[in-house]
Amino acid sequence: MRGKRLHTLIHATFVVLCLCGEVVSADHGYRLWLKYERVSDKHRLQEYRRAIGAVVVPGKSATLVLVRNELRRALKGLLGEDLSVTAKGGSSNALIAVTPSSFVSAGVPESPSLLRSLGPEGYAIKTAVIKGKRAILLVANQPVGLYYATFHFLRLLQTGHSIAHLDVVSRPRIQLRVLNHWDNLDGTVERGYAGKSLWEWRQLPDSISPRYFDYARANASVGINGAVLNNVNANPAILRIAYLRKVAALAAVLRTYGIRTYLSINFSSPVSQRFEQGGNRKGGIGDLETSDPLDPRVRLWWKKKAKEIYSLIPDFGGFLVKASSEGMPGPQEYGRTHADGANMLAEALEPYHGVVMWRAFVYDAAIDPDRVKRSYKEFVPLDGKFRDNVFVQAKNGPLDFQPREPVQPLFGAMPKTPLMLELQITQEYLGHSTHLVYLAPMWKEYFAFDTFAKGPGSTLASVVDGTLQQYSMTGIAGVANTGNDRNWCGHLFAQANWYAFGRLAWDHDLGAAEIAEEWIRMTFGTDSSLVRTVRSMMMGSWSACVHYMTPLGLHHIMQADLHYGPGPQYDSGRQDWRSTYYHRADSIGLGFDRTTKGSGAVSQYFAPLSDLFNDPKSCPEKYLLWFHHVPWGYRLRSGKTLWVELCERYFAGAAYVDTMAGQWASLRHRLDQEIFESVKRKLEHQRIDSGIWRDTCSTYFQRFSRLPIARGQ
Ligand code: BDP
Repeated sequence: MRGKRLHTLIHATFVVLCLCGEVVSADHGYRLWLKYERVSDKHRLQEYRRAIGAVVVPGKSATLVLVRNELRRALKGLLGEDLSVTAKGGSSNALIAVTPSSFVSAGVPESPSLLRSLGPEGYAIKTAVIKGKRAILLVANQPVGLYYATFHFLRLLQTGHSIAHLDVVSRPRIQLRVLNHWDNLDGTVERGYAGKSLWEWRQLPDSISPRYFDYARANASVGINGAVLNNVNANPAILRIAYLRKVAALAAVLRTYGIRTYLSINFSSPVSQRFEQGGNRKGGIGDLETSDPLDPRVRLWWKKKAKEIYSLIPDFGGFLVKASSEGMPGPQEYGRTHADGANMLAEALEPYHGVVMWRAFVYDAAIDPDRVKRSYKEFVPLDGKFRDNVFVQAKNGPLDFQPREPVQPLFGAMPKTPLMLELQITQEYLGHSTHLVYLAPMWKEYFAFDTFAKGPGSTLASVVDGTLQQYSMTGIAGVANTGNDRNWCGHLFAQANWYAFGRLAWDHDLGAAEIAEEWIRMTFGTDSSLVRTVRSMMMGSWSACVHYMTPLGLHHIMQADLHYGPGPQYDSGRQDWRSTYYHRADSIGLGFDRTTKGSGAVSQYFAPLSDLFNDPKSCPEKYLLWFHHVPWGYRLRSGKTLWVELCERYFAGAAYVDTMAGQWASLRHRLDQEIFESVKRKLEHQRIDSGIWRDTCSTYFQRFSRLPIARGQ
């Protein structure tokens, strides 16, 4: 009964949404990159109008309804034409979207080899002649593939591309493309800077916010096909039946958009509150006194829980697990390994084809005095010990989402375990939702990083997409930057990071500038000088942030806990969190010696990287202070001393923010005023902040170098 009511409710909300799709105008960023404003270039508009005279979408599935609605809504906006969408072909200049089951009725010829190459989510977009009539064909094996094709096709119109000769074939390089929401059940979001959580737990499952549909649609438009709804610091209550019903209601919305639902679980879930020992995270929701993964009662508890979940959510994706990390419970409390813990959960999910995403973000001080070495040391010996449906999910770097890090050396070092890459879209260490920092150039640097695991060309991308080590499953996660702010991400430009994550997860070969340009055209319009200006602001913004926060391989000198402003002198008394722990400034020089004479972290990389990093002469300067303690007077490749170069980078980084503010100001009359003003205010804030970073860090390090501050040009 309840299920039926829910279905009716979701359906009703869905219908209302489809009807009022075009109402929003001054949206303050709500419509994201899916604005569908009228095409401003007259020639293009004519070309599009001529090429699209009718729209044919046969089939009845809920996702096909989405395809139809999207096309109607978009073409009305972009072309100003109210084209009716029919199920039957026949007219000329038709846009025909088909899956194999309607090939015959639509008069589309079979093409088995093409279909095979598309896989379950891929698609083709082609200019074709069907029964003597010109048509544009969107073809996919599954409705969700057609939905992706639809967004691709519409993107061409939004960005002003010609559609005269279309020949696109696209399929995702990575299978699971998942957002990790660090959302708590009380509505707060850990490291979230865009308001409260999108999930209205109190109102669920009875009331379904229209925003869930918009969220799902935005994700689908960039190919994201999974969402972990809750924080990795998981509250065990998420697995109570009352919450699972709420989760099921969300899953029912997301499913139509091709998005699977996953949950973060607390390893102590089977433990009764009565046996809670120390710390509020210990007690779970079960009736056992243990969560030892080798205890048969614990294993049974998880099996029953899995059964219960799948009875409510038949396509549930699986569990994300933070265990034995930062106070979260885990198998190590019982003397068991990460593999023991992950395998127990994997066994429970296996009958339903669910996966475990077991996080490698662990840094137990007992493992090694150097924090960046710990995850590798714990996980590499476990390679080959995980069940087939377990991913080990590792952050891009060995420390913690710093403005810049070398790649986590685990990648490439676990050939028998599918490693899932975790990126952070929310800007925990990169100025929150206050700083304009476009992250695609950073992610591209990681993807291109050559691990040398199997000789040259063993890029991180090839590890993650499974081509290097033939992983049986592949995945990528992005820690989401969404919240219930009107513009979703707090900063309008933070939307570009959500967008870029999805695009790169689909195809890591896309260029950062190319993605920026798409986003700009879809968000602000296609005027070429506007596009140029905004693109130039975005493309240098990450490097500027690295310069004013952590130049030359410095890391973790942010204020503790908040991770926002500079805190180079901060000393909380905890070894790892003392900032000098990471930068090691002294009268001789600066930087963390991780060479073979120091902590030895260089040796976790494959040769020749290990040797390259080990020598300051060959170590890329972007990682210099990550791997070396360098004298203040040491000459860099520029011929300048470390001290001068360091100061100049701080100044250059802050100066870039001034430039961005000026560039933005030049666009005043070309933009919606609301949006213009909101970004302007953020840039003013960023200017002040970058100045604070520059001055705090340069004067702090001056206490050690005792040299005059060099401002550069
Ligand atoms: C750190 C965050 C913390 C997260 C942790 C994690 O500061 O809030 O819980 O990572 O990824 O970056 O588990």
